[in-house]
Amino acid sequence: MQTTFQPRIFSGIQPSGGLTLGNYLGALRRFAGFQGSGAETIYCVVDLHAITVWQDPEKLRHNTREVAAAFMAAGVDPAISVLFNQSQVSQHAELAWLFNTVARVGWMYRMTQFKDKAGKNSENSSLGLLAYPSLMAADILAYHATAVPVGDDQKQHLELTRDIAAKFNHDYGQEFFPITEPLIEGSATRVMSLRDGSKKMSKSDPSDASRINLTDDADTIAQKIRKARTDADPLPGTFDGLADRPEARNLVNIYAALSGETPDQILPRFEGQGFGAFKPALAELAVSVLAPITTRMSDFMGDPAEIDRILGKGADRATEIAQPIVEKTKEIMGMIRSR
Ligand code: AQP
Repeated sequence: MQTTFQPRIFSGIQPSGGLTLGNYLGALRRFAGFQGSGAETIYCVVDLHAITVWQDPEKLRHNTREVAAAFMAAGVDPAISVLFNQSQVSQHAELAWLFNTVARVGWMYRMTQFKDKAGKNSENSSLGLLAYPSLMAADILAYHATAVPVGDDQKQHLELTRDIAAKFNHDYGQEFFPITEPLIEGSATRVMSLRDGSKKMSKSDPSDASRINLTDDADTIAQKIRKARTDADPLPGTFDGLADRPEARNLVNIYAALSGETPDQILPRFEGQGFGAFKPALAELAVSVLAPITTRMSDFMGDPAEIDRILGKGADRATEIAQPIVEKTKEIMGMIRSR
């Protein structure tokens, strides 16, 4: 008999630096829309993931509050959604350990994020960086989440979550964990760096000019877009005409995601013109979309004690859901539960 799982959305963001336009378009801006969709919504600041690379403790605390502020500024309502930071719910780390015994080492070495972040010196990276996807599977499956809205860069980790769930279910002969669906949609599933169209925009890129931060002011946004790497050719009338122009394609995709149009609706307006015309239009649009969010974030950041209170309350609600699921996992695995 097929097990049916109640619809539940889970997603997380690392407090590993200031949030970028990539985080916003690929993930954050979609979160509020799931509230009231009939699915329970659970959103998490994943601080245990962030520490897989060194974080200054004071900055980690600040960034954790800032990501929470960004969730709320983007419309996540803590009275509706469960909003918390991962390390306050011990079930994430516990289930990750159990999954470390299910997942295979070879699966972890194949992850492109590990290869990118560990670089040439992988022997010297933290063990946590290698095991990251096992913790991510625990984040999702501790809630029996059925769907996860993420950017395209997380697709491989989501597939690994499905593999862990399927192997657990197979090894223990029961359909205990759902096979979670990735929700990767829209024209900005992978926003690329403003300096290099082959690299994704990332909060941990050493070059600040490579990204737009959610805390950048209007002048900084305009300046970064003006300096974004492009080419000298005029824009074509259709998106197909940008096949070999990754930087141009990226800017058009960003425009489309911000305006809610498709690239093919936008390009006829700029056909035959160069970036001298396109970039100021993009900057104006980016500022108009981001400025209200930046303002709301800074309002929330004005009361850090209130953010901490919200995260604590969210952690209590999260624990109520995760605890029985992790307890049952242990029981299925043969561990005595006598207290
Ligand atoms: N460039 C991007 N385009 C679209 N979506 C993106 N996301 C990240 N970068 C882009 C999505 O944002 C969510 C949160 O990501 P994360 O904080 O868990 O870590 P990440 O994917 O590793 O993002 P960063 O910004 O590159 O962080 P660092 O530099 O610390 O590794 C996810 O849904 C992600 O897909």
